Amino acid sequence: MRIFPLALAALVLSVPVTAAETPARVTVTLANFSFTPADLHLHAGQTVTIHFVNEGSGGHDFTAPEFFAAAAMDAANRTRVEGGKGRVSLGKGESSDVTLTPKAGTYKVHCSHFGHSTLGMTGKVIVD
Ligand SMILES: [Cu+2]
Repeated sequence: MRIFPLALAALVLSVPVTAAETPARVTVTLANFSFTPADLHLHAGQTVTIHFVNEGSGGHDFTAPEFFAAAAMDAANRTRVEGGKGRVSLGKGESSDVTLTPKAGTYKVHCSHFGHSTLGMTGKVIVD
């Protein structure tokens, strides 16, 4: 069962940060041909920094236009998700941090490179 550790992690993440307002941080790993975690759980209204890292042997992207469009973020972060495209594109070995405040919902994720979705590069962002 993976539910319990996830619930525990959610509890830890929901504890208010006292001193500096450092946003919670989660890592999403892109690889040939997967997202880890495939289902990313976030808390609605809680600012989070998502660290995207590409450990694949070529380029990949995290495409989730509805998720990024619904989330609140500043202009610099909006640029990192390629504005209206709602996509984080990474070459081999690259990484990018996006800080945003997600809106409740379940959003589909895929890699837009040809054939990669079919090979397993799909996932979800679940915000509640
Ligand atoms: Cu890909």
